[in-house]
Amino acid sequence: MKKPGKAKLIEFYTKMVRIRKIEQKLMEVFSNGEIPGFIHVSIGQEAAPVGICSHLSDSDYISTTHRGHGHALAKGIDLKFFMAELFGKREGYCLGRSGSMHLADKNLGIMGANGIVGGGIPIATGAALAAKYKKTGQVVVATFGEGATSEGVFHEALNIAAIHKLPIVYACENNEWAEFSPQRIHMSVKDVKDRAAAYAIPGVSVSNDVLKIYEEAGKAIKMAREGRGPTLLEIKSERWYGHYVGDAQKYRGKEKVAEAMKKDCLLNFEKLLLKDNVLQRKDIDRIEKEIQAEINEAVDFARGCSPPDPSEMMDGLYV
Ligand SMILES: Cc1ncc(C[n+]2csc(CCOP(=O)(O)OP(=O)(O)O)c2C)c(N)n1
Repeated sequence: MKKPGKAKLIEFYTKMVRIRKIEQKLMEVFSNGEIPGFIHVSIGQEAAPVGICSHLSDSDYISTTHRGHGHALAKGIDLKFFMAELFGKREGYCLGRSGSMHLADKNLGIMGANGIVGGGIPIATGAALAAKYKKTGQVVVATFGEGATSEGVFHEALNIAAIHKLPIVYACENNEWAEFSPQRIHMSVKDVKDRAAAYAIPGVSVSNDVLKIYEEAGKAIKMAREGRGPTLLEIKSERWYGHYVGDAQKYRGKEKVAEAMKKDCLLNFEKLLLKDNVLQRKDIDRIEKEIQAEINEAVDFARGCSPPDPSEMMDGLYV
């Protein structure tokens, strides 16, 4: 795999900063009561969506989860209409009906976030079966947490994908927590990648490092695209905040949270880029400023959008 050059490295960094700053803003506006429902942020996990989606074109597919803002953003979703959707406004991607947990955009191959744990996995597998059947050359990436790998559909999907050598990558962000339960009490294996052995497909585990993720995701996506079948890719990531915004995660202990925050995929990457003279501090300041301005504009746009009209509530539903 070709090593990413300077422009790519800056692109990865900018995308990671953007995801983090957007989610920080989401935490703020959600806490103000401006966003209805629930939101789950992926702060600490930004390396995975960037490393993975950098290999995908608009026509490739992804499925994501309740913690899926980063994937949608890395796949190229427009921030203004993303924000309008989360604010529950008509101008949003799904007319304000999906919010954060079911956000989708068929034009960008974003098959949807999913509030059902493991729910995106069979949908992605079906898309991979269709891509193979129609010989479109598309690749699918299903993203999910380690909790989802104990769901029945995960195992059924991997079996089908392995048998038919489907063009799919199963990308698990293992943040070691499923809601309020640590991995050790809900899983019999330590490494999710070991679950691949049951389906005789490659199982790869990688640290929360954007360059390593980019490399391993690249190999898995290439393999899928060449018709050589699926891979189970595990990313050992870190959840900084509670399961949802508002969860004080008292069950976890302050020291453990501080430990997770220390392993910051963004700060580590930033240090590397500064050390290698890819970026200077002034570049970082500029990138942050530009992103902040873009976010403020998107939030203003969402605030100014219109609320859904109750008379349209039943439109577009299959009843
Ligand atoms: C089928 C199903 N079971 C239970 C839940 C409740 N629930 C929501 S998120 C979650 C934990 C998911 O953990 P994981 O898959 O590791 O993802 P993470 O939240 O860590 O990103 C659970 C149990 C649900 N939404 N759907």
